[in-house]
Amino acid sequence: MGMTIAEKILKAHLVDGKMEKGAEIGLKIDQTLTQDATGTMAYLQFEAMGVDQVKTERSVAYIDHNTLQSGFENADDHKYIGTVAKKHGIYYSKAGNGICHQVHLERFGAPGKTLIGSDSHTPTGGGIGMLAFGAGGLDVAVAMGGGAYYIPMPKMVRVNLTGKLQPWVAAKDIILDVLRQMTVKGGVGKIVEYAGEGVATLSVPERATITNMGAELGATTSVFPSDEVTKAFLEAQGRGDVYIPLSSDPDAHYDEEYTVDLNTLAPLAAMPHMPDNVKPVAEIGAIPVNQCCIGSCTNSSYYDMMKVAAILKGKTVHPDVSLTISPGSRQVFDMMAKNGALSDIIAAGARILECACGPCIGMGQSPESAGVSLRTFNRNFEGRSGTQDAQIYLVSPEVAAASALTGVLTDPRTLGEAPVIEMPEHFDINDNLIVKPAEDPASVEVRCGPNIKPFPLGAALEASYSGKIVLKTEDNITTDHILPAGAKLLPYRSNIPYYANYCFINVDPKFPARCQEMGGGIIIGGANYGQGSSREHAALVPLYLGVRAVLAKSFARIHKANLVNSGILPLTFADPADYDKVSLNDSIQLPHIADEIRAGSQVTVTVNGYTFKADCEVSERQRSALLAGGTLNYAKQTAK
Ligand code: MIC
Ligand code: SF4
Repeated sequence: MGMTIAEKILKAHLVDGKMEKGAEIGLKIDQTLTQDATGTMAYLQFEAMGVDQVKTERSVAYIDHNTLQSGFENADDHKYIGTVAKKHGIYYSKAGNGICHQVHLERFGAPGKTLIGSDSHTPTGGGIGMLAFGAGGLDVAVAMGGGAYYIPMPKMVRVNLTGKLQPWVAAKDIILDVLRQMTVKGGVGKIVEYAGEGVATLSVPERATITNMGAELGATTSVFPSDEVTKAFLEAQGRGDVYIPLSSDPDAHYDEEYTVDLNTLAPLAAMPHMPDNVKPVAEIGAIPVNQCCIGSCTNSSYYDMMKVAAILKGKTVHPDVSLTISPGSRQVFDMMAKNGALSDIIAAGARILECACGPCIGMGQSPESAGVSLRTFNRNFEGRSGTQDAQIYLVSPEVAAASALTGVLTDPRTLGEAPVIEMPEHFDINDNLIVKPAEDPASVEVRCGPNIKPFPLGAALEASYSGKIVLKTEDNITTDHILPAGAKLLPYRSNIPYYANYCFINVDPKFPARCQEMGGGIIIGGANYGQGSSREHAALVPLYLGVRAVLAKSFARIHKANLVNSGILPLTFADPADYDKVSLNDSIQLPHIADEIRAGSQVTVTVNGYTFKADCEVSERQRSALLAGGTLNYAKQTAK
């Protein structure tokens, strides 16, 4: 039988296991990336492994999240990451060079290669036919050390793109339509491949917008074929040599299929507070808008910025709207400056931010109370913007720019003729913000500032466990709920004891104190627990607070892996109806936990005298890690 694109790349990188759906497979990883909000932990873990030089073909450390530097904390993290990178063979992309995913696509990504990144939007690389996964920092550390990256063998989904995008309709509308069809849980355990006649009509940045936001489907990753469009993009980046063609075989098998008809697609918006809460802009109507933010790793390419400049040229931003622009990379920024597009945007009254994540992760630009903000970003989870009651809508750059001019949510098709943007034949290439690893690594001294505290380590699993239920949550809890980010807290990503005071702060402010008082306990979760970001802090902080297990209806993929890595049991209700029988503060026992995990059998749970079963759906390797109290402990055991 023929193979899908993903199956071909998986097969070429398989180092462990069999490619049978659901079974765990180990993959050789060609490239890694980290960003600064997850990077410090990843490199501390890498250092703990005692590997001298990275074993990947290319590893890159980006500084793009914490660029506010409102205290010494961020700057110290950057110094640490810069020095550790230099010492261990890692390229270092300095603050100011751009958002990791955009820069990686431009300067390092290559079709057919595998990439893992300590950021959930790493699948952006699927826009040039890479198989790129978001992962926890520890998984990235292991891959840098030459270890395999493990995932359950995913199911294959094909999204057929028929027709051609009509004027004013964008790649963002394609992925919003896929989210509408599949939902934020629909992609869990699946790889999404794009196919059909519409593919050839989409540029690389448009494809990357779509694969980027595949993260919001919960998908393992998303991928486009590598074709003439990919080749032209790589050549324009001066990297034509890495091009290889890639497509699925005509008789490849897909487990699910969806269709998006580009001819009839209309501008869409994801309404508050979930990326799958999607409706046509025309149907939502002309709601007044306070803020429009254009940027983030989803929509900050040269192509996007040129569209925005053309829409704004010669016009003025509405007096009630604050419009911010953050180009995705220094390359984009510089090219806009040289060709005059930046001047058109400035003249229209936009506020120009640095090329970094910025408002997407709440680093400034929090909307006013109950404010309406249209963002070209990928997540509109409640509170993520830094304003708890803000109403965030996710839209295309066209919708954001059009609405910034009118002051109300606007279907750009009402504006007349749409701008037509050509992809450049040559991008401006200047890698002077990328620092190469040292030629003499021994001479590099790693600098570790006072905000960088050691990470917690789990303890071997006890024979039986007895404790309390310390929290009970609803469905779709995001890692932003578990551990908020934003300007006030991101500086403490390297300081778990301090960060712990903010765990679940917007869900139940008493949670950290309760854990401290009870010496930890067990969290009860709903469906899709831990969706969103790859931040392993959402596992490390609960570990620090003494959380032993999360018993949920289901988990998001990366968070589940992070729980196992830190030695927290990811349990699921065998009968979801039992979720309703347990409450906050109930006593909970796992009387035979170690034996059951060792045997791979169901787990016995007793809550207030009522006994039921839970599953622990993990691989044999993960079972051993859980017994040892986490992946690092397990690695140490096996190294002996
Ligand atoms: C995000 O978009 O939530 C982040 C910030 O990029 C995270 C990583 C993090 O929490 O540091 C992600 O998507 O993985
Ligand atoms: Fe940065 Fe936002 Fe992209 Fe996360 S989603 S990497 S915060 S731009």
